[in-house]
Amino acid sequence: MSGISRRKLITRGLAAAAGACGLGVAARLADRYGLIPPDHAGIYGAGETLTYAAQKLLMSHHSLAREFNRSDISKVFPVNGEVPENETYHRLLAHGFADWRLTVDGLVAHPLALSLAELKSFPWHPQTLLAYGMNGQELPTPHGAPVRLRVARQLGYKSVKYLSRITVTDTLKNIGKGLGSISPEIGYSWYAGI
Ligand SMILES: Nc1nc2c(c(=O)[nH]1)N[C@H]1C(S)=C(S)[C@@H](COP(=O)(O)O)O[C@H]1N2
Ligand SMILES: [Mo]
Repeated sequence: MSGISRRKLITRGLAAAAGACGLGVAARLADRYGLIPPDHAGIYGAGETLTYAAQKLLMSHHSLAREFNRSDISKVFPVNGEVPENETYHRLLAHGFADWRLTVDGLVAHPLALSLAELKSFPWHPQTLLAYGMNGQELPTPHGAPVRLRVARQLGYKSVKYLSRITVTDTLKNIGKGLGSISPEIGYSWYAGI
């Protein structure tokens, strides 16, 4: 069977199963075709599996978000969320983030602590950004200075601001309770594909 007709079949199958028999069947179908998100056991429900599988199937030919001309981009970008109140953040801000470091640890061969200058020397995936600028300026404080994630194909809450640490992990078992961003702690799902 060709890739395309198989994809159509799977998509229809998923939709039919979700509609007729409930999400549990869709999740089992997705599992059979290797569309289950990693580490789903006990963490992801059938709904999240369906979102993940549907996005993988529908977007496999254009996995990047649509890009616009600079002139189409609004200069006004609303802020959502609060600037951190803690002393450590305000001390870093007062020194222009000269003392800020981005710790990279967990399942990496060489754990690192990068300065802003070091971080700026790296290239970036085109749409999964560690963003330190916005509209040609430094990233404004309310938008997550000095560095935030910006992930176009995931909902806003995945674009974590005020980054200080990236820990590579193969399990979400210990995420929450202060480890990771606030969103898993308040019940937002791991996968938020758009
Ligand atoms: N540290 C931190 N990052 C965060 C948030 C937050 O409250 N704290 N809010 C998230 C949510 S829900 C959204 S929609 C976006 C909003 O980004 P913006 O204020 O730049 O529009 O940041 C995300 N990153
Ligand atoms: Mo949000």
